[in-house]
Amino acid sequence: MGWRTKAENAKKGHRSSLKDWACDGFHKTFPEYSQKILNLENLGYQHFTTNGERYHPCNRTIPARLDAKVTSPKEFHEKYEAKSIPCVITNIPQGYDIPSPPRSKDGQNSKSDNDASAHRWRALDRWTLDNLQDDPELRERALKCGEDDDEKSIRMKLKHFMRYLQNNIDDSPLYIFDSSFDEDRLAKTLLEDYRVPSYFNEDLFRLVGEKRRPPYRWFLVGPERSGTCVHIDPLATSAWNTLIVGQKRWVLFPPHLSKSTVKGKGLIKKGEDDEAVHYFTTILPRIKEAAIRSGGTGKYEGFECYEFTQFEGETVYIPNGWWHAVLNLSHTVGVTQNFCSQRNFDEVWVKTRTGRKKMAYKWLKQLEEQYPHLAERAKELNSRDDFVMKYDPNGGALSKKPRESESQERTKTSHSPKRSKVERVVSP
Ligand SMILES: O=C(O)CCC(=O)C(=O)O
Ligand SMILES: [Fe+2]
Repeated sequence: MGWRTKAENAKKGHRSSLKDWACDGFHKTFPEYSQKILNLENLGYQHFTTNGERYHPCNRTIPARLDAKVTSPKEFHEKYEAKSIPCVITNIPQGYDIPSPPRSKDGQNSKSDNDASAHRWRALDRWTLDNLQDDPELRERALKCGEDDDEKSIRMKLKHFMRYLQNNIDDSPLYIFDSSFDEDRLAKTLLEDYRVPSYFNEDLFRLVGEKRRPPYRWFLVGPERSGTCVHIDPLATSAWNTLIVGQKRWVLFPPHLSKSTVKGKGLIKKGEDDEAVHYFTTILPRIKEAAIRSGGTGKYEGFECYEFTQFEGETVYIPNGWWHAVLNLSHTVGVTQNFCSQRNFDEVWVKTRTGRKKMAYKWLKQLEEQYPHLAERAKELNSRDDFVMKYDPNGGALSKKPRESESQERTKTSHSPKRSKVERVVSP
């Protein structure tokens, strides 16, 4: 079976009722759209509010733009993470985020290219489009590119997916979102290709063990026009997302806006789709128009959104609670991880104690041993909210299967390009 048949089968499983994946003709119009975005000044930063001014070149406060060459982890934690400010950080895969011993009084700026090259990610060489197609080990690996209606993974071998990526004309193509790094030796080699940036070293879910913790790291291969619909990351985790190949367009909305506002509820017409490509080209402009018409009242109160382009070698930091959507302007390859650190611990704890009851219990036990001040904090939050942890570790009634709302927090469901419920009726 060739790549076409493999791709057709994957598409049928992923979105069985969609008969024509190319009916909006985006493969024809998209090059002009993406070129326009790539030609924008100011690295494509656009800040939109309802205060009259439609667009103004942002002074780059959001997302903040940082260079790993001159930003220490401490500075990042205090000035940005602790204040929940989204960031674009340059020079991480190039190896500049590892603090080196200061050689001169001015300390942080003394890092030489030699130090950095020791920490440079192998991904910069191994994750090129050509290499992914040809790499004798990786090309044979089956990676997740969709989900069927029972949330079962749909996989394609990388060698087939890369042919699909180069040749498909789908409006919103399949997108590799693979988190099975630990399954076998081949998958593990991907883990050796990158390193968690020093800014994100703290990973408190690690305490519950690899098997029990929720999925948290994904290898991403996105054909042009694929993307991720607007969402907040699960369990109030924050995320970092490093791009090795291509360009991604992002939109961010602050946490105080409602789901209905950022999804454009009421603004999507019957029969229209809401994949990332539709969201960016059609729905987002309507949301901004509606926000203007409202004069910033009702559900658009305090409305603002931030659009920007992520380029090769850049890392985006998304603080917990921020809405975001992503569109791959070109073929892209990258990696993303979600995490809980001391800075977002409160929010993550509150979500986890209800969303993952059993795990929360084990987590608390580990925190008591290894981070007693956080265990204390968790208990304080519980008493503040009159929250009683009912999980019975000895297998009582409460340890049975999670409820629907609980199991939904297990994966990033909104995330891989799970197709919208609006299915088209194809005229004969
Ligand atoms: O790179 C992307 O498509 C965005 C991924 C994302 O938002 C996520 O993994 O939660
Ligand atoms: Fe996300």
